[in-house]
Amino acid sequence: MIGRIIRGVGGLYYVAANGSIYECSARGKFRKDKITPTVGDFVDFTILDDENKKGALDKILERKNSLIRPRVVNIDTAIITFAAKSPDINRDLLDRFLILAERQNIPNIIICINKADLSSEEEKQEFLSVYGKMYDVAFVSAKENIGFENLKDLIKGVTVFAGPSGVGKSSIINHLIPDSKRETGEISKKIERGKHTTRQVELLYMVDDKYIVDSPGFTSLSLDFLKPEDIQNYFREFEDYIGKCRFVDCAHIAEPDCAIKENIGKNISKERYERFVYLYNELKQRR
Ligand SMILES: Nc1nc2c(ncn2[C@@H]2O[C@H](COP(=O)(O)OP(=O)(O)OP(=O)(O)O)[C@@H](O)[C@H]2O)c(=O)[nH]1
Ligand SMILES: [Mg+2]
Ligand SMILES: [Zn+2]
Repeated sequence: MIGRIIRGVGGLYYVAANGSIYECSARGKFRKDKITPTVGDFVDFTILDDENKKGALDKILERKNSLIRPRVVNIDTAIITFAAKSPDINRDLLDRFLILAERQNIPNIIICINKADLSSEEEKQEFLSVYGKMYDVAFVSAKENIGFENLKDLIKGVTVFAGPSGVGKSSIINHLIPDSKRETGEISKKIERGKHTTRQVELLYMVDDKYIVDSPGFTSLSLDFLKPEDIQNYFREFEDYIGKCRFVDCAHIAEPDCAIKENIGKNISKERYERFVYLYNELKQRR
């Protein structure tokens, strides 16, 4: 049988197949092969007891991509979620999320700005002027139930909501899947890190082949494992110009006749370029 792991708890894996959910144990060989069955995995499994829906995992099928936080694989859509206000959009963090999603080869990357009830039309337009050319941007308000038809259209397959704590990821998911009853809450002022209301990683069934993954928010994202010269590949607006600079190994920092730099203020926004330089230098220093 082929199925998909939707949840893992204490060494047991819940596998959706043919409209049922089977509780599966992992056989010893997974430990030997150092493969950890992961939420999102397509698996080959054997039904041991059809009445009580119990089975055993035999094989993990090849993964097309994977994320570390939240730990989930075979993602079709990443919805990078921020709040228009409260907390304000941290664009440096937004770019880091986008870089990670690009690097993981997630086919469909969307930016969602929640709490649109707290922002003006001018602020939305300004945001779109920087990000709207590269990404689909969905403005929603979970509070006022605005923007959800558009957001639903953008969701394809297994869709992960990622973003800082308190931006409303769980609130949005409660609109998309009312049965899911995700816990939501204010960012606690007492606990500095925020409340991190959402912990468990699981695929929540939405409709058809669509599943949603909620994730705990976090406030910083280290990209130290990336090489400074690689990050240019994760800025979508650079794509048309890479390879057109005077020097083949142009870092787009201090070199003359750089096609990227020549397009700042045209097809490349100044602030995105500046964050690229900042990140490049940060990664360079770490090495
Ligand atoms: N004004 C306004 N507040 C909202 C909106 N959506 C959510 N909130 C509030 O924002 C707070 C945080 O919402 P959550 O859904 O728990 O945020 P989260 O992103 O899941 O947070 P973590 O699980 O900690 O990562 C709650 O108090 C919500 O009531 C919105 O559209 N407008
Ligand atoms: Mg949450
Ligand atoms: Zn260049």
